[in-house]
Amino acid sequence: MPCPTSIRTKKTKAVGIPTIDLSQSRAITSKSIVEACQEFGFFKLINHGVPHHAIAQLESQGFDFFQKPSSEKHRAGPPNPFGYGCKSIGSNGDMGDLEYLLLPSHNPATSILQSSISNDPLTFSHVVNEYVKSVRDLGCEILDLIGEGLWLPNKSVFSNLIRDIHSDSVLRINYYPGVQHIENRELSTKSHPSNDRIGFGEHSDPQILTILRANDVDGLQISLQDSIWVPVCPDPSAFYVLIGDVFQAMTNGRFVSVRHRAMANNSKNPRMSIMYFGAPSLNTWIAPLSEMMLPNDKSLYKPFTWAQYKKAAYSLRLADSRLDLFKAS
Ligand code: GA4
Repeated sequence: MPCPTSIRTKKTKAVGIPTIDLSQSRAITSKSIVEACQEFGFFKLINHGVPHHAIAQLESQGFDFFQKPSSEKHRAGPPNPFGYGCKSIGSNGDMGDLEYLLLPSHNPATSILQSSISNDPLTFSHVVNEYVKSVRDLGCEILDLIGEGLWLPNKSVFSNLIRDIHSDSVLRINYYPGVQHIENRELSTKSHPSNDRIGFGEHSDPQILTILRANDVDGLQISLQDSIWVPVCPDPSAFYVLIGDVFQAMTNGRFVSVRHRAMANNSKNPRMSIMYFGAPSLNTWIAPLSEMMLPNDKSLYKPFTWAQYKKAAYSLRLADSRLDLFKAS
């Protein structure tokens, strides 16, 4: 499916996927980010300031890893909580047409994991650290802008959660092999490759926000409130920001966690996406902020800790609506 130049909102007006230019004034940017989080839970970020070399080096480390023989890659797995995964997602039977690495974002990669991923563990660790630092700073900047756009007395209330040394943020590298590999595999089972295979199934991210960057191969789709799937044009020079479930709860439903999926790769080039999932520490209590409620508003969600939410997420299937478990009665 080609990428649309415009999409329709629930008010049926045609608009593009919101694009936020971080080189514009803070007042304009903060207002547009808040609008995008409310309407879509998703936006594209340009002029983000993350150094090109930080992205290119991690991408190159990723390609080096995924090109290794399967037996070597499996030495870094299974991915619970961190390591290499192939096709199997979570532990409840979800499958996708991808391989991936899950890495911790604070103190990235313990020495055993580092050395099972790369022949040069020190360089690998340095590259991951540099990327995570740049993208975490970008995440904090976005969260501060949101704090300003919402006129919160403490504009750092969200960014403090991911800046916390005990933040449970995660880095993920997803690799969707090129169609060459798929054809070989499918020929052996006498079936034909089609355009509607799923690479990573429909879901919302459980955390606060996700910062995604992918190479020039398409696959990402977002779901609008009326369940229409919209392909997102790949732009390797940009980042994409996705609102997660925790942010929806903290804003008492004012922001929406965006449902998204990745189609299996139909290009002959591999697709690689890198996601930073910004999360609070495990013992942080999540509840709607009082500033998000008008005098007669009711809290839509019961308070929960991030550890409780994570446990619930891992007990369910990928496509399940986890926030429903924490709805206030
Ligand atoms: C989705 C967002 C992140 O990729 C992730 C995923 C995690 C996993 O792949 O292990 C989960 C998925 C994600 C949501 C529900 C549970 C947990 C797989 C799954 C079925 C690392 C995360 O934090 O939640």
